Amino acid sequence: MKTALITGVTGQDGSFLAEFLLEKGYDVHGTIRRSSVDYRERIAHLEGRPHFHLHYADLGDSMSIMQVVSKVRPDEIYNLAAQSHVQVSFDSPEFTADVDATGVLRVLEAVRLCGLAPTCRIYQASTSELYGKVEEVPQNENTPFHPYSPYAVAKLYGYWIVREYREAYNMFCCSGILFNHESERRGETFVTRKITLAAARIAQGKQEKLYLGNLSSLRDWGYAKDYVECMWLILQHNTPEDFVIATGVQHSVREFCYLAFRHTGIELKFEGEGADEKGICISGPENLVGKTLVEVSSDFYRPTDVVNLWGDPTKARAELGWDPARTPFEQLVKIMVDADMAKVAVERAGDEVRTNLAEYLEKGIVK
Ligand code: NAP
Ligand code: F7E
Repeated sequence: MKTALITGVTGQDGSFLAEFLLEKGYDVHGTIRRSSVDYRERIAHLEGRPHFHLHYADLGDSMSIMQVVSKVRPDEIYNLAAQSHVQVSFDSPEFTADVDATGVLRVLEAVRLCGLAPTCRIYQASTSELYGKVEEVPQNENTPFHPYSPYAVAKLYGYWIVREYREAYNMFCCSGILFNHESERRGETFVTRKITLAAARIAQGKQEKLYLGNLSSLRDWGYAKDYVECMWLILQHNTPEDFVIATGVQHSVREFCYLAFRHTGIELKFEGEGADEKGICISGPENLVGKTLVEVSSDFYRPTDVVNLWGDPTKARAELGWDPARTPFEQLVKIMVDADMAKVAVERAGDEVRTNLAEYLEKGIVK
């Protein structure tokens, strides 16, 4: 039985990867952080399973990482833990650098100092944000990087330190350069989930309006469940290499929004430009027709925004046998909207935390 250690197991990807590896017969260990509210919603269904174990560790604390690596002595490490929100990285740049850059170094050094360098394979969660202010469309493994946020700059360090340890110490460590991947478990302040939740709430009369930032931003969105398989495939490859993981299809935030609302039965028409653009209901429930349901708020603009991400997954398809078209865009939107329609339907009217979050999101207090 192989042993895997997942940092960031409570996150979107960590939870899907844990399920995937348990299914493959792995003994799975995950790291969690202490918080005043125990928020392990995404992995609650796995807790108590015989081959699923949790350990406290923080990527900002090398001793905790050393401790967990020496105790678990994993065959594979999936380093998914990160401050993963690009906009938040402008507000907390130092924390982001500590976790997303130096944190990677801490994991690599822990493996080396525990004497596991010759045996332990390491996956690093790298990102299409490295391409940032893009210099080539679509982007592949050879496209130059131009990081365009504190998050991306930190992740660039992570990417290079992984390459350095591979070359300097002959370690099997690789980066998956993953383009945006979403799911019904996506954090609620990323644009896709923010849209699907708001569409569900508006359709069910629990929210008035959705405020967004740059509607013209382009992304290559895939389904997270498909992407975690690729993380595993990268570590099963004969040689340690970096791979771009993407669908090869690009859409705008506006298109995502249009489709999500349409799936709830609300047809939107977008009018105006830039900060004046609005999404108006042209068909759907009678009480909503003619109403402006989507507006632009400059609260969601970023000091520098990445606007043209489009991945070329040729290498992953050819060398890993991975199918980038398994979950098409329309299906992804449907999966997310269906899940949020069900979730919103059972939201208790007096659920203070949820209600506040919806309100804060709407007013732009939380991004
Ligand atoms: P996510 O849902 O935000 O999960 C991040 C995980 O990291 C959570 O488990 C979080 O724990 C943990 N974490 C944060 N700070 C930590 C710290 N200081 N020490 C230990 N753990 C910490 O992110 P995701 O979408 O699953 O993404 C997984 C990884 O892939 C991240 O590294 C992200 O940057 C990268 N990535 C994501 C995408 C994407 O589209 N999803 C694309 C490319 C790359 P808490 O639950 O306690 O907060
Ligand atoms: O933004 C625009 C925003 O926050 C996507 C992370 O997983 O993927 C993710 O980073 C686009 C941007 O994701 C809103 O300006 C418009 O252009 O959903 P997002 P992201 O920044 O692409 C990469 C690959 C990662 O590595 C990251 O970890 O949508 N946008 N209006 C908005 N974005 C947000 N969040 N909220 C808005 O209201």
